[in-house]
Amino acid sequence: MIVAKHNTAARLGGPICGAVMLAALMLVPMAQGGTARRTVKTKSGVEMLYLPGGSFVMGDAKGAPDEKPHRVSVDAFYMDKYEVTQESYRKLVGSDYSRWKNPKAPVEQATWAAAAKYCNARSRAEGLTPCYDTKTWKCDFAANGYRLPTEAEWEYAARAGTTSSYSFGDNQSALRNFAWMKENSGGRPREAGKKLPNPWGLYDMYGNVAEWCNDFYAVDYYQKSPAKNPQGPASGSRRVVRGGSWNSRATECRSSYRSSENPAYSDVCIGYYDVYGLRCVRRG
Ligand SMILES: [Ca+2]
Repeated sequence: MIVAKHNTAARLGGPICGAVMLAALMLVPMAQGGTARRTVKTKSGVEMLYLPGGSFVMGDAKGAPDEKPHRVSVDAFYMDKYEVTQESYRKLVGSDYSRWKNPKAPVEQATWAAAAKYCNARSRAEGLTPCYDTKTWKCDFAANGYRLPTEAEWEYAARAGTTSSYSFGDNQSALRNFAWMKENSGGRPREAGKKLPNPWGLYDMYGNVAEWCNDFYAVDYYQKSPAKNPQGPASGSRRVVRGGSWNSRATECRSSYRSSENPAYSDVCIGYYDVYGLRCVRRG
């Protein structure tokens, strides 16, 4: 079960030094995105945020053709405050294939299936019903366990109430305060939670590891997406990946930027996956 713990704005301080914090606050119009959300700690020790449901414009008219703006709403859900770390993955699954070993860094070289397996393992560890059928890879959205976010949930969380390219505004040069990307990562992923969080308190939504979503990818999905709790196309050959990674350019880290990858349902195929990781959600 999830145990409630009240969050405060002090969480924004985290590991960031005062000067950086002050500079960031000057750049971030906090009122635009609202306030940090309530933190909960799960039985397996993972911090999540409770995100009340809401409606938002998904996509960006200035973005790529597959980012056509459209209004959607999502129900309340819990989302991991940080990317899943190697320590957490190893504890629950037993081993991980991360290339850049560091218990506090996000798990990477995670295929979509490896990400789904972690969700199931965490559900079982907490006495919840797993969401994934590992024969068909179908997700049971009614189950009370962990799963990958839908693409809509991911963007809703990344935007944190904002309508700009990034949750701190449109100024690309400020992204270095919030994200590990090609420009500042030194060519590898970094420990989770070392940059500034978004207005709701989520860390590393931009950069570090790119995050698997539950949805199959379709370039034209936004033109036929339902307005309420969209779950992506019924089938496809690629799964959605969001947020950009330590190897991405700033524009690929935008809130609405869509990327996709072969999910590799077998663990054999781990080729260039050292940019892919995950964070979990659970129904609210
Ligand atoms: Ca990320």
